[in-house]
Amino acid sequence: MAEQGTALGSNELMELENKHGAHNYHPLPVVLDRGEGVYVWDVEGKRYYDFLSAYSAVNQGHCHPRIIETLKEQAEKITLTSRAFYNSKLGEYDKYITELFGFDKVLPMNTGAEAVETAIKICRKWAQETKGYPEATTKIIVAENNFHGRTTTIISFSNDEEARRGFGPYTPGFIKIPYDDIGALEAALEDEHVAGFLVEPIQGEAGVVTPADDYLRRTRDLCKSKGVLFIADEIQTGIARTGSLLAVCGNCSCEHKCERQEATYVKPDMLILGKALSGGAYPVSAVLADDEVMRVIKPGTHGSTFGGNPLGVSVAMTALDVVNEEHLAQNARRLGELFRSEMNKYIEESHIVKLVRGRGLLNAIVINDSPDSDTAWNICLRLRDHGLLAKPTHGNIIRFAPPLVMTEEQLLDCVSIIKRTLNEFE
Ligand code: IF1
Repeated sequence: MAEQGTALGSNELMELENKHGAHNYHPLPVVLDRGEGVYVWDVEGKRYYDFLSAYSAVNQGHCHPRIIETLKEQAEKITLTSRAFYNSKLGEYDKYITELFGFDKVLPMNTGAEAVETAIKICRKWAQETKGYPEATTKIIVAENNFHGRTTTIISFSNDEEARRGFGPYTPGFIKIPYDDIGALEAALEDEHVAGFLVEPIQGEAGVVTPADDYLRRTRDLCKSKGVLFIADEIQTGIARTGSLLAVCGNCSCEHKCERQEATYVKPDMLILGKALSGGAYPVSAVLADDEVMRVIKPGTHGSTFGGNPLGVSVAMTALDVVNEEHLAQNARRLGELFRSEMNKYIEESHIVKLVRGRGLLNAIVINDSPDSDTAWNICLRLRDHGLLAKPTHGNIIRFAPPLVMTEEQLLDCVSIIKRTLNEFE
């Protein structure tokens, strides 16, 4: 039994994690104990603005009351049935999410990586059954500097040596091309056994790399012309994070009931969701596709113990309600523009910050120092001291991604904290 009653402080708790937990992360030295909306508190009761949002999984804010209410209510009824039986929530969820995003079918999973693996399996099977591709030479194109998860197949097509070194032998069947390079995609599509192109609409871990405005549409059109599946990984960019319901919605800001107007919505052949699909209250991910693709999945060909469980899908329906009813996409768009405009004013006079980039409330600043320097890390330590939590992605890039429920007043307060902190490094 865990020791009850003895309130351990941050240092003891960090020691426990370091002594008994695998060292697969290097966390910022702060121990979080409570979250509410845009705020988190450490065990000593100090409050912080959360500018990471659990890697964009708590877009709806920490412990959103409506999401927690659903979690509690469903947890007291039934949490898990397995898919050996039907359950009273999954059909309702399937209808809700396929109508919201405009697809015939959804395959429910749990983590993002599982959903990516699921999409890879569907894409390969579709190509072999529909186009007669030989199993051994079916290929999927991916972008350099991608991040799609941590399974052995997914790290097989990563070019992040830290994420892949030592984990071989690697899964074959992937072609890497430069991101945001239509010519490279065109050339790769000449390979006669390409089944699909898996890509992030904005590369998150690579440092919030936003492609040319027409990249996704030209990608979709090229894939269509070659009969290859365009697979969008919106696990981090989706669920209103980039100022529209999905990053593939482009400039549409959901001001109208979504008819998925072709003018803005670049519909992928497969859409992958995760993270904020559940508002961070429960692991829920999903792969959506039309029947022409999803029909390759037959009983016994794929599954998971928790996929489609009534607790997770109930939470996800409320989490999506919150996004729509609280107009989080519009808020993310407006506050993101304000954030970048304020940061650009600072950058004009700055020696330490090179640029700010992003869309909606998925942004990053690039620090004017070597990626091997610890400047970005030290800036994040000082931000923590000033009551704001953020973390570097690669080396000299700091990602800024607060919950989408933030108010303008709170955002401007955070901007002043960020500017004050950066000033200490000029
Ligand atoms: C870590 C960041 C990384 C993702 C995209 C799939 C997944 C992720 C676009 C897998 C997960 C998380 C994983 C976490 C750090 C974080 C992350 F960009 F979001 F910051 F790593 F790139 N597709 N991203 O971003 O989803 O299996 O984790 O549910 O692994 O360190 P998952």
